[in-house]
Amino acid sequence: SPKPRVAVVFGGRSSEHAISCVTAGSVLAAIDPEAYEVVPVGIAPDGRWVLESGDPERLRITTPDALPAVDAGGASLSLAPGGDPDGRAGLVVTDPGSPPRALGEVDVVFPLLHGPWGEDGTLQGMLEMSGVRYVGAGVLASAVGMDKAYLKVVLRDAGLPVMPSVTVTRAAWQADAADVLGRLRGLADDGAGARRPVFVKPARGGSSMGIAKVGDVTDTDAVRRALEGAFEHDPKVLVELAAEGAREVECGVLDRLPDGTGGSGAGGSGAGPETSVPAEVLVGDDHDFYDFEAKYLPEQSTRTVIPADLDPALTARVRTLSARAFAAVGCEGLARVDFFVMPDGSLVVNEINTMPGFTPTSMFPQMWAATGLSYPDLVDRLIRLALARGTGLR
Ligand code: G1L
Repeated sequence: SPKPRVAVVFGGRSSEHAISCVTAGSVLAAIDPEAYEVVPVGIAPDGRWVLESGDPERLRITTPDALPAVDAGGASLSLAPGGDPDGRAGLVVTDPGSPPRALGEVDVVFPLLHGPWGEDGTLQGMLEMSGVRYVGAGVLASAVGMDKAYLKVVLRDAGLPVMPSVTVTRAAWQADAADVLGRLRGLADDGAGARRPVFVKPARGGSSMGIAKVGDVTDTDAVRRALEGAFEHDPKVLVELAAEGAREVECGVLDRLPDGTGGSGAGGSGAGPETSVPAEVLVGDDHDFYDFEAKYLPEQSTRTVIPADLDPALTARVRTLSARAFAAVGCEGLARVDFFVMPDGSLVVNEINTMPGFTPTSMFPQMWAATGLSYPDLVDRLIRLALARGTGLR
């Protein structure tokens, strides 16, 4: 039978265009050409879809001031909703000045896009409507994972521990600032006459831009500055108690193949997804938290420890809660679940990422490597999972 055709979709209308391109370079280099036929699909910064060259070299960072980007000059590309009973969609290429030509059917899409129109469920919705299979979370889980306010609602409802928080929209702040300040005081009140510090975060957006810490919410000017800074990124903002003195640990989750095999050698069999060994993020002194610079600039402000140095009981709880969070959100394929280990040893779910950093040196692939699953095997597993799943209601 012919090799499945995999469309790797990357770039996009996002501030993380370059990261997406670099990640695509790694994924393209890891896909076994004996097993799959790969079609690199770039989305230019202006939103145009183009047929990219298959050369992963072009997508590497060579100098810090020349970040890779999708070349908008390529032949334009579209996905033709096929109504294909086999769950495929047609790729149509249009070269300027020549009639459109069909590039054949795509069996599966590997979406590597960040932020709006990528990991928020919109691309997934387009793929659902086109009837084509794709790697990773579906529409709802992608959207929930992207929106910190809804994520809390879903996790809390499933009985999972989350930091107390208040959601503040720009409209609510403008309509009644005093009411918002009152709610923030209720959130931060430690019950002994003092206020606990809070973080103010844009509800959506994958990076940590627009995040600010407020030491005392009765400092109205500080609250206003923090909210207005966050509103520049998102009209919906989360104000959350700061996890003071907490350690930050993360855990990878992967669905099992239909035959029940994992292939990572990770413990546990049978029901539910597999979990990786946890990792710890050690935050440097010059950063108050794991912020944008720490995450994306190659400074030495963070260090990771894999596997995390946790006692066996805590490791087991991290892995169990990760699988429960994955199920609560209805994730598919993969997710990275981030936790706080509070000073009293309790665990709090901080975030669930349906599209985690995905270069071979990123946390998620590194955690799986430490669990016995190499990067090429991880990529292969994700494609197999996508091919194995249906295209209707799941
Ligand atoms: F397709 C997967 F596997 F679900 C997937 C998709 C996207 C995994 C990881 C990512 N990550 C990214 O696309 C990114 C964080 C590199 C966006 Cl810039």
